[in-house]
Amino acid sequence: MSYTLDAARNIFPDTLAADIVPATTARFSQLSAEDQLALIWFAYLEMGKSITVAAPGAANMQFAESTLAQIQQLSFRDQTQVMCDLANRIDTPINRTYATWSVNIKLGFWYRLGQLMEGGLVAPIPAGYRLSANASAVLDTIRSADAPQQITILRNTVVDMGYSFSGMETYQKVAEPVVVPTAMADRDEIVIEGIENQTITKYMVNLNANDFDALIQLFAEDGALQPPFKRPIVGKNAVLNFFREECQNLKLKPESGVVEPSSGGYTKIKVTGTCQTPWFGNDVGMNVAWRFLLNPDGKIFFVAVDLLASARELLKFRR
Ligand code: ECH
Repeated sequence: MSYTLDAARNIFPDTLAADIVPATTARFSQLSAEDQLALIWFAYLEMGKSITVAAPGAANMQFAESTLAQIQQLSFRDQTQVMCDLANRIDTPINRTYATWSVNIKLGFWYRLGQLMEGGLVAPIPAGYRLSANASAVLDTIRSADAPQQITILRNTVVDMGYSFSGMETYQKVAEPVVVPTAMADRDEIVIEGIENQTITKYMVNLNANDFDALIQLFAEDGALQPPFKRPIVGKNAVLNFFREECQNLKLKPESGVVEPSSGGYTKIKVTGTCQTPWFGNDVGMNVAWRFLLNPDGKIFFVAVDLLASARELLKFRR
């Protein structure tokens, strides 16, 4: 039997993902633009007490610089309007520009706006702003979440802003230049308890080394990758583009795993461990599971990355 993508998505069905993330993101999107911005502001201030966001590198920000300069020229009233427009996702020139940016540029743009707001150069959230009852409830849910879940919710809110290009429109995506892969001699060795499969260890080593050309060779032509809470990205080209755009400087720390032979010569492999984003480094280790399905040639037909509901999930298959 050969696997369909749908069947592949259901391997290791007892993996418990942090459903609080999509549920809270959906509730957030129902709020008014003013409430959304104020809520993120409050959440961001609170999170800033325990975790530090890394300033985006200068190279990443060059694409957002002219938009940031343009915003600084505006009156406070118009600046607030620009931010509300972003949250409302309406069709404006700035929203169209925003939509062309990679996730990292979007995050860097808001990071800088936050600094400018703190410095009094961009309109702050009005002092004494009172969140609606619904927004307060969403903020409470975010407070109750752990740090990996909080930063994922925050990231989702930023990614969802701006204009949504329809499938019919053509536009040029803007991403940071791809970094040079880490030299072979400087790559960290990866040892995963219970796993000797070379495809899996190479996946981790190559991703940590930003060696996306080597990484993509581990995938089947029709291979797919499913990021947390997203639909699968299908086909080698699309997956390679995703790696280049969104996966630079990640730090994967797989710990242990299990291998289960499956029908038709396929192999199911589940690995759990942690993953760090360059935005928070050591401060936030996200508990993740990788659910791999290798085809009979040992190539990756499917891999899902799940943000786990809790650290307990890491231990699920340890004897
Ligand atoms: C202010 C108020 C007004 C409105 C806004 C504001 C600013 C907000 C700011 C937010 C910044 C948020 C940030 C969030 C970063 C989150 C990063 C995450 C990364 C997760 C990565 C994972 C990787 C998993 C993967 C693995 C693979 O094997 C394959 C690839 C991949 C306050 C001004 C908006 C500034 C910086 C959650 C899990 C392991 C799938 C990628």
